[in-house]
Amino acid sequence: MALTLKNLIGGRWQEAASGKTLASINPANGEVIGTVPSSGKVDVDKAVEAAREAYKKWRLTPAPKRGEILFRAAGLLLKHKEELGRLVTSEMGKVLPEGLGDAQEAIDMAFYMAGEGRRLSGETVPSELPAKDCKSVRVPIGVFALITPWNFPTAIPAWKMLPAIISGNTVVFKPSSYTPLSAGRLVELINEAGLPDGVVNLVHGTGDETGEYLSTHPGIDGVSFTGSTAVGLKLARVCGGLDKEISCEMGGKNPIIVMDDARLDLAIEGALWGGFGTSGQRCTAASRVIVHKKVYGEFKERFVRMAKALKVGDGTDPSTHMGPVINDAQMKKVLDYIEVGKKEGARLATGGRRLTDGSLAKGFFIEPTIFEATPEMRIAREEIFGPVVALIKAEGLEDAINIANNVDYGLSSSIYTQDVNNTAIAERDLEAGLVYINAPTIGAEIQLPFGGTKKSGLGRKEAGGRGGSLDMFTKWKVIYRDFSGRLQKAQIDKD
Ligand code: UN1
Repeated sequence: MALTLKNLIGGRWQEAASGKTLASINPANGEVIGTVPSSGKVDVDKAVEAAREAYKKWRLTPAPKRGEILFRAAGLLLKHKEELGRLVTSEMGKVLPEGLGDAQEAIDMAFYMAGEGRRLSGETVPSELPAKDCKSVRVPIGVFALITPWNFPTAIPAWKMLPAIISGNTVVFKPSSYTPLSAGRLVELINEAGLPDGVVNLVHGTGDETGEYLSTHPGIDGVSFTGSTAVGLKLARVCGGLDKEISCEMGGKNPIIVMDDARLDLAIEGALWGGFGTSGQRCTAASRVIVHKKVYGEFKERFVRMAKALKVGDGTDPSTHMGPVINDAQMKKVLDYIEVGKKEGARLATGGRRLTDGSLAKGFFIEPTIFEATPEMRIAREEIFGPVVALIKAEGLEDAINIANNVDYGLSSSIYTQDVNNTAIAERDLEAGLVYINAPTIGAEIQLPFGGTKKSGLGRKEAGGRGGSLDMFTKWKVIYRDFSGRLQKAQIDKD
């Protein structure tokens, strides 16, 4: 049954003022699974106004009280995990265990941020003057625009929304127009937990129309964006010029390095999961596997054999290993890159085609594809965001790390080795926000900061922990209180 979801503005579920709608399509079979409003300027204006109004009270609501609401939201999300996970799978295409994992990441974030309501701690330090105290506190920033992608339809919105609101901000959330239903259900459940009207506002629409207008809106204090590097960099430039806080999580070209002493069974399993999990549509996907020349031949042969054995199909079928890509445009982009790879002389070791057997013809399925490539090729440098892995031979550790680093991106990275010294060198020298040891490049946990270097990330990081998203959604305020009853002069009074 098709779902019809609405915008949430100031606590009221409503259509777009224009009455226009957008359809959400199941990428496994091309069927329309629901519709949402296609919002225009009027809807965004109303949502920003509602968020500004709600901010006045929400920033003053004690953070532990905000936390109690989030705790209830976490419980509701948990209760509806199966439903959310299935919706993610039918709307985004990832296999069901991954759809459930997506929902779980949102649940984890909700419990974690509920607890933050009782922390949000600052510092107290001694003053250099008598009868004076000094402290720093975290304060909210105001109204945030949250712009999220389609590859993690509930997890990434939760990474942004929950830390934003626990800190006392209010938000206007614009999810990807390819996965609006999952995001819409997420908001329904979080809102049901008892959020005051206007704390979370949801406006559906396209990036070009709704997203761009929202993120440059004068009533918006900050923008948190996850998506392509091209859009992120453009947005950062525009928002910088408008004096808005901005944080962008963008693309990746994440390497797995396999050393000659690695456990090959583990490395191959990791490369399969990192490269073809979520059909390669993660910004953390292992799209490059850089293998030591001594084990390259054996690795390639076994990796290719196992990739050929992956079953591609509808993500709701329990026997499926890899689902479709998100839509026709993305499928064409991936197939174009496969042609680019062939033209620039990369050797196609397996895959390379769209799958159209039987019911697959209705969806957007591409074979798991492995190229033998060299580091300067475009397929080894540019983000493809699909099930395409570039296999690259390295002379040794130093060469592998140079190859790994010699791209514009720096989100995730990994090394498989049994040598503790190799792990230390990789930890030190890999230019990436995340380094995995004997594990693939995907699977970050929410209690640590998430984000990259170079063209993978700009501004503050996402998710939890020191340096995580609380730094994105709060500013430090410093308070000096003088109770001496006289004028004291810092740096000048010496007795
Ligand atoms: C993304 O690819 O956009 O670490 C996010 C991971 C997931 C999040 C990925 N927890 O792969």
